[in-house]
Amino acid sequence: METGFRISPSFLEEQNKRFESEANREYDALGEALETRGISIELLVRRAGAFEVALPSWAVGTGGTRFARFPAGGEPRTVGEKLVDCATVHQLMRITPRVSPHIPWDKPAEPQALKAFAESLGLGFDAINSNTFQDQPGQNLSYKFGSLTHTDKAVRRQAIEHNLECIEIGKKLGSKALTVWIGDGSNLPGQISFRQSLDRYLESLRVIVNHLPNDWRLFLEYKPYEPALYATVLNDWGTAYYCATDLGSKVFCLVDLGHHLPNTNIEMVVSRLLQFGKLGGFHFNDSKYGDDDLDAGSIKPFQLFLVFHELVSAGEERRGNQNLSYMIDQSHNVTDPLESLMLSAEEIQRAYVQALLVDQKALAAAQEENDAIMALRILKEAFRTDVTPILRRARQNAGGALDPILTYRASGYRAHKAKERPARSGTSAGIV
Ligand SMILES: [Mn+2]
Repeated sequence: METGFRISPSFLEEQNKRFESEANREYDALGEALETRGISIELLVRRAGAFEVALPSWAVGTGGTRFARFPAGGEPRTVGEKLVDCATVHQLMRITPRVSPHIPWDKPAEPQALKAFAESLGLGFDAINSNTFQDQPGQNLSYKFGSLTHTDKAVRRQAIEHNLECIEIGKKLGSKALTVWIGDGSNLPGQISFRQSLDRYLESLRVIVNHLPNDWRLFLEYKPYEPALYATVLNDWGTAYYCATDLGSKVFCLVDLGHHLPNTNIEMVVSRLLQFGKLGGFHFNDSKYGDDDLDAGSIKPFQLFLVFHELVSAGEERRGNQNLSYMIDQSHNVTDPLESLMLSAEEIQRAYVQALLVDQKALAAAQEENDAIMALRILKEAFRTDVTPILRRARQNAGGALDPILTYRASGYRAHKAKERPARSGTSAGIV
């Protein structure tokens, strides 16, 4: 597989020189300020550098609304080209070493060859995603009225087989998890039996779980609604928690930040699932109204910080399963998708580092004293700290870009790809 244009290490180094003196000055100033708070900046740089979040293969192409798609030039046309784009994000960011593939969109002709190609780019594979929420060309039976929960056993069997195929592909790619999200539900009251559809869901999942390799995990992704739906089968975290518990020790809940009703206290959902040992991972994105799949941290950065505060504080207490899979799940409609992914990865890493700044002892004391103002002040002090110099230094230490977006723009990557990858008519890359 060809990579086409790549940003050269010497170009990256040259670009970093443009930003170096200002970055150093700001790093030193923050280091001093943190020292007076008793915090070591070097330790934070190390922890920021150890942070990782997976890229979704489907987000390197332009997404669309229900009505239209306006593709940028140079969109990847094959799974190999998607990997090259992901490798470019990782080259500049240094915190996105894995790609989460979607089957059948990314179904490789030769999985071993694709794995080797990914490795040559410095990438591995994260959780594999199955797709039974749309019909594929040549498919025998339709998912119009559901997949894993369909009333017809033959349709359920087909959806189960697809998930088993995903596991087989994932084994060859080096994945260690399967994420299952279904679009199953009903458009009108009375259309489905709530009880029987959930029973069928569990029955289907049980077959899939029985085929999971021992070192694999399965993530259940819940979602309360879709446009035009009256009810979804796996509608909320409580139902997902019940199912994950019923299905055994390999099954966990996946929190997609966009999959909640407006004003849901998501950080509290995260805390509960973590406390119960059933939090498996995240799909990061942001939203204003519904499942908007906007760039992480673009609308509610404080919420993102509070989510990480729950994870960090639980880690300090050594509570729950902390082997969490972090993934981005977004749709980029008007931006260059690679720029959105870089900025989003940085915002997620930022929220994590800000959460590390929370004075846990002082917070615990404020909680003991029922001092609400002091507790909020402690959180706000961490949230307000501009940790950009820490993120820059972590990237620099790992050979990444001090300013990923400006470096990417200066490289002319998109223009090179537009020449290399003339658009094919009828391509639907990126629509999810
Ligand atoms: Mn998702």
